[in-house]
Amino acid sequence: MSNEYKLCACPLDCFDVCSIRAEIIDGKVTKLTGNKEHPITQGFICEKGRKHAERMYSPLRLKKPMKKVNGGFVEITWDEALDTIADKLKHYINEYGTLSIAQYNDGGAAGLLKNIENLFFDYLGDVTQFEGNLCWGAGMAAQKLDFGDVKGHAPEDIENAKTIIIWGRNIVETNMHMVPFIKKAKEKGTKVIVIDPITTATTAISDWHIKLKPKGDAAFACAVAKYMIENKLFDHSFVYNYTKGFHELSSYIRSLSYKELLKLCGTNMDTVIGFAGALVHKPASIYIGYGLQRYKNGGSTVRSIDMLGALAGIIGISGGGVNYANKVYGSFIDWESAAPTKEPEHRYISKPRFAADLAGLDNPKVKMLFISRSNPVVQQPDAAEVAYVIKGIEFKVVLDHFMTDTAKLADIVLPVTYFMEETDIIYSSMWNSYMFYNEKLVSRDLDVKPEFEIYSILAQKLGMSDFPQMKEEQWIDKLLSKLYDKGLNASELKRNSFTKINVNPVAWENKEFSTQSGRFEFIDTASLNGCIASEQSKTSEDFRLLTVHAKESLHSQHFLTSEVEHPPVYLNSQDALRLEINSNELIELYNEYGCITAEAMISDKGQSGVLFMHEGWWKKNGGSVNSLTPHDNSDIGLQAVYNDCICKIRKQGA
Ligand SMILES: Nc1nc2c(c(=O)[nH]1)N[C@H]1C(S)=C(S)[C@@H](COP(=O)(O)OP(=O)(O)OC[C@H]3O[C@@H](n4cnc5c(=O)[nH]c(N)nc54)[C@H](O)[C@@H]3O)O[C@H]1N2
Ligand SMILES: Nc1nc2c(c(=O)[nH]1)N[C@H]1C(S)=C(S)[C@@H](COP(=O)(O)OP(=O)(O)OC[C@H]3O[C@@H](n4cnc5c(=O)[nH]c(N)nc54)[C@H](O)[C@@H]3O)O[C@H]1N2
Ligand code: SF4
Ligand SMILES: [Mo]
Repeated sequence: MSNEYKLCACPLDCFDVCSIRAEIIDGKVTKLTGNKEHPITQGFICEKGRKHAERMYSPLRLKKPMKKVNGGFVEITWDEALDTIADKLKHYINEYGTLSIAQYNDGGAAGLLKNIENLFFDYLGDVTQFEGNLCWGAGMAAQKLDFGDVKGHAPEDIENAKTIIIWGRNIVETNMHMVPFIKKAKEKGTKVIVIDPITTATTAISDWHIKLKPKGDAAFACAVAKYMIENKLFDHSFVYNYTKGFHELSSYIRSLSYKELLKLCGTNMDTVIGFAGALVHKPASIYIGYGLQRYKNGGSTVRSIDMLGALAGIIGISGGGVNYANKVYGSFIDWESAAPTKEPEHRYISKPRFAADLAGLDNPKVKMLFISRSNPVVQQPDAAEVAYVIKGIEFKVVLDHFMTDTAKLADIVLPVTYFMEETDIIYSSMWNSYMFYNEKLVSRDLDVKPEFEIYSILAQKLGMSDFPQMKEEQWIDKLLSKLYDKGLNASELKRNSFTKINVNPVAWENKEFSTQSGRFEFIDTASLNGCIASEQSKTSEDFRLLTVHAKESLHSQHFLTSEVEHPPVYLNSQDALRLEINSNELIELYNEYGCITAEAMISDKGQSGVLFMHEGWWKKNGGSVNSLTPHDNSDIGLQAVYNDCICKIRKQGA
């Protein structure tokens, strides 16, 4: 019996990106635990991390490529699968041109080499691609406007805050490795404020939960700003030395009425005064989540929070910051040295408007669609329409581990390797700056291939002689070469499994912002005004449906084996009483997009007129919550607006 331990990183699209210790007995992964030596992981991982071996060895894994025949799937060889795909590509390109080929992917698994997929399509020619974002787009665009770039503080720096403000982020469930840092801060006397329209596991660890109306954040931020400006509580020195746009902003903010603002956000003056006091008791550190920017006004909402950070002067100081995301490696990846850059003129469609815009494309229509690392039939807004549009495309190829609701619509499904069966680099955290080397840990029991190999073979079959043909290690060394030049130690990375490059733990410490003016740029008043007024008309019969991320699943991935027949939906007790709905009763949620049946959970976690449920449920679980969500873009950043979802409810069968 051989017994060894190896390190790897969790590739799920999670803030934390844990370092995992794998126990391997006789060539099989038997147990996964958190690496005690990793400063963020600190020896523990979540259930999703512990379940990676179970998923890798799941009997539900796709074992061989599959081809659709008479509505069902049959297993085929890789040769047949890739020959068919290459023939289809040639056929559609000859008949209709490269734009008839569309490529869709998302963050289902991180991996530097996974991006060779994008390179393949750049080499193929001008294809149809998706721009915009299901995840964090509005907030990214917002911080780029205000700061010129998106930077966050190092995780440890939160311990220097006097107040931690967690604004629309459920860290206990979505970013659990931040909790030990917060606990340490609390031991030193730091207070934690959480702003969220619902009661969550994170509000439970706060000292103060501010329960605003959904979408009321910008109105609240304006009320706080008004109080700070009128009472001269703002940081004059920061505002005068490092910002642009204060005069216009200040006269607009002064002109607003507290009464109107408080009505819009659903709170009172004591909360405004208390919050302003906490914010200026420096340093306060703000952590913004992604739920609050999944609205039509999402970008301006994030800008309104940035505005408070600048007024309070908590930018560029230890224990401060308006932290939204932290991506340090992207710009250092050296694609040019790995593969001479092509400059194709892809045709772009908005990702959040997939349902509305893909079918309408003409000259040429999309004839062939590749889908990878994503499950759009469940995760895209207006999911039923997305399924309908995908079905209408002549030839679909899906790359996945499992037969998802999306894979079921494919003509060919390609089974890919699990991360422990392949070598890759992981640097996907939106919060910390660690990079990992994931070495192949176990042999492949199934007839599966990593994406980079699939696309390399396809390139050969298509005669793309300029497409680089390299082994994993060659790709990795070329792609990381700029980082090696910057001091990233390749042998240390490969030996230790993780490393990080030195970035300043305090974002914007030198106050040299990357905007055109070189200053922090306040949101313009027209955008701010549009933002606070952006409420949909809603009758007393209408509910706002918030769809939030589940603790036990990374989006749809861990509902693979869930036997839930109807997803739970949380309904406020006053609403339940009024509509005579009982606990555990099945109710229908419906609007112009679709209808789903869910199990009513009566609770005061939410608020009157608001429903909430988890996203990620499959068809077998009663249907995707996205059967109800609108296909639309946010104000900036082409972000999906899932939480701008208005629906009605009725008893089942009523
Ligand atoms: N367990 C688990 N962890 C995950 C994920 C997962 O699916 N499962 N997904 C990962 C990914 S891809 C992402 S993007 C992140 C997301 O991480 P988070 O941003 O933490 O998660 P969300 O559930 O999107 O939304 C967070 C909170 O926003 C609140 N919210 C909704 N509307 C408003 C509003 O108008 N104002 C305010 N103030 N708050 C509002 C919701 O009530 C919710 O509690 O999590 C990552 N981590
Ligand atoms: N209503 C609502 N909808 C939402 C959200 C919300 O808050 N509310 N959140 C949105 C957010 S933040 C995000 S990020 C998106 C996520 O949207 P998706 O990325 O589409 O969601 P996942 O369910 O994670 O699907 C990933 C798929 O990739 C597969 N996969 C895993 N590893 C690999 C691999 O190595 N290679 C390949 N080829 N496939 C692999 C998985 O099996 C899974 O089927 O969902 C969005 N959808
Ligand atoms: S899902 Fe997140 S918390 Fe869980 S193991 Fe992976 S990186 Fe860690
Ligand atoms: Mo996301």
